[in-house]
Amino acid sequence: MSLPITYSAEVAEARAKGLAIVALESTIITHGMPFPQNVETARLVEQDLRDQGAVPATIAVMNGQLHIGLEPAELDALGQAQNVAKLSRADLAACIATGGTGATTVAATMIAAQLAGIHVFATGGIGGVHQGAETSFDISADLQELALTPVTVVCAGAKAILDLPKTFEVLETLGVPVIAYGQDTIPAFWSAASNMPAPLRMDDAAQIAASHQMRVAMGLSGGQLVTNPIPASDEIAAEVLAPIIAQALAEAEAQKISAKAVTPFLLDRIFTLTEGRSLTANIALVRNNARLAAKIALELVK
Ligand code: PSU
Ligand code: MN
Repeated sequence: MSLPITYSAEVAEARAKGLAIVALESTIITHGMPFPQNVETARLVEQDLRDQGAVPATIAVMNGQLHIGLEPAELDALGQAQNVAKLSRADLAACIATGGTGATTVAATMIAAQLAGIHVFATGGIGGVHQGAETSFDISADLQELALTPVTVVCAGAKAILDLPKTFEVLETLGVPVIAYGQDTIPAFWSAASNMPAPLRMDDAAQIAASHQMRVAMGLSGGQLVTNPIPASDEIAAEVLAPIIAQALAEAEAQKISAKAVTPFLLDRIFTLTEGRSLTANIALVRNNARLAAKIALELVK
């Protein structure tokens, strides 16, 4: 059986010319941000990549086709569609096989990037171990994927709604290199620093690219997680966010929100409770991650 894969015109040309390509996910568009800021952000991030000399490949499943790169009209349609499926590793093949439409999480985007020969992927924050995971067992499939699929993922850390120490413990157990870019602590998504020491620190894209290539040469499965701090001018202090996150978590528990709905529910509540500041910060950090991902992708094609 062949894989129904559709490349955007821009990505097809980049593949033919061997240009640097950076994958982008689509769950952040459909489940992570409200319309119209979701589509506006997706366009800005794509342009940030182009401005650095890389080519954007936003990934989604539309009508049973795995799209590597979306045409502008497709991006618009996805950004406004209602009830789009959220696709992780478990859902991807079934959605394609049955002609469905869905947005790819970090895990599913990594799988698609790997199929398309793309080595670098930029997102906002990965999923991880949820608070209360000791009873709910809610651990994002993103962590397992990082242990399996050889893509370098650039993020601003794991989303701060999560249990961050447990998230990074699991990544250590899974053998995933966690690299902090330009600082000694792991960034905490909306906040630049944390009290978690970074397992690895790198200060330039060439080092990150060389480590990616060394892992490939050694035949190691899995990718690298690059954690890139949000620019200082855009961050929200952890002390400001802590009570807001606590309130959102309490509401999620009271309303018995579970499984895939947890992360979108919490992001939406935090958006409302911060009067939109969380979204402004989220947009800034994704754009910052795209710029770094472009530099790494350019190093890899040198
Ligand atoms: N980063 C963001 N916003 C998001 C996400 C990432 O800034 O909405 C999405 C990613 O697609 C990630 C998903 O894979 O949230 C995690 O969902 P879960 O916790 O259900 O695995
Ligand atoms: Mn989950």
